[in-house]
Amino acid sequence: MSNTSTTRHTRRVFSGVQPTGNLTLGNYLGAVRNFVALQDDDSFERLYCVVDMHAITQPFKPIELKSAIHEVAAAFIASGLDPAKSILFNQSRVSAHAELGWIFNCVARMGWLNRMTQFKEKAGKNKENASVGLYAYPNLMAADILVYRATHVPVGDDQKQHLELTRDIAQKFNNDFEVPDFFPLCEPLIPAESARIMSLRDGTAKMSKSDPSDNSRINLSDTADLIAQKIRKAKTDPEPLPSDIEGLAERPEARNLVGIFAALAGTTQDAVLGEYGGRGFGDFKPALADLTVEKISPIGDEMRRLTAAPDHIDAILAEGADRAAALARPIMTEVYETLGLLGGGTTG
Ligand code: AQP
Repeated sequence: MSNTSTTRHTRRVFSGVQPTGNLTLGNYLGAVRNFVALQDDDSFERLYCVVDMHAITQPFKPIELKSAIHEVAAAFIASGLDPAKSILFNQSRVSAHAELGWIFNCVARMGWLNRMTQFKEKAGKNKENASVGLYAYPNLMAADILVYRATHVPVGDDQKQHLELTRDIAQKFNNDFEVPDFFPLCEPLIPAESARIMSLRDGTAKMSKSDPSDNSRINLSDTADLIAQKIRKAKTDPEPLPSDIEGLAERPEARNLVGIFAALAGTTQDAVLGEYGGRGFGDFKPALADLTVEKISPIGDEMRRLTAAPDHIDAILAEGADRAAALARPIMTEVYETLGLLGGGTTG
């Protein structure tokens, strides 16, 4: 991206996942797998966060939240994130996120937030009854990123608009307070083959952990049998697969399954159609089921092993939070000074 101002800033990656239920294949292919891929790039520092404060913007049960936080952390580790190489932590342990989130509530404009499509989707028809937190969610997300002056953010395609807002907030802060380049204009890292994985029941809707139908998604915690069953039941059409991508244009469900295959196999949709073009779903679905089981069920097995010892996960998150807070605190001190506030930051 040409106007990314990362020059004076350390190359730092930040991304987060909400503990709002089981992680899906969409979260994995769109985000977490990319976190792991960046792990061995020593040109970056890396922070990966369970964004638990975002999870309370919609109805939730406190008793379930704690284990959901542990589950997301377990999914990170089971997918290959190593706490020795990346900082893994949960957001509510580092108060600087909430502090900067409030400041950004005062920087962002109502008109900007009114344009956010995710709020419209999540609030649905009941906008008047949505929490103020859900509305201001993108400001807290901007704070999550900028409190570390992160320069790169690996996310799925659905977060693109929020990242543009993050850049707008950074730019406005830098301009309004005459501190050029104070915050970097961060760059999204969106995977080419798996930017948006769609529901197995509706190829026009995003695969989502909060979809009421469990058959709409593959959860990372699903057993091998359940994964195979969900793929067998995935909605398709009666036609054989086409031999090129153009042939998928009006076939959202077929396009989604081919995209999942390509992403899991580490290849392109063209290559998948080169092999399966002209063949029906009776051939394709069993091959996709085998591939998905091979790649995903070991993650589920490891998650089950890890969540059986939540204290161990908690120790990793607490240690990560100390490291994250140490990075955020001096930046917050500069923020307070820039704004003429006397907060200065004496606490974590
Ligand atoms: N279907 C998807 N395809 C590709 N990427 C996806 N992501 C989510 N769904 C897909 C990416 O996963 C990361 C974490 O997302 P999140 O949990 O913070 O929030 P979300 O985008 O709202 O994900 P869900 O699954 O739809 O959660 P709920 O149902 O709780 O709202 C992000 O990088 C996202 O792009």
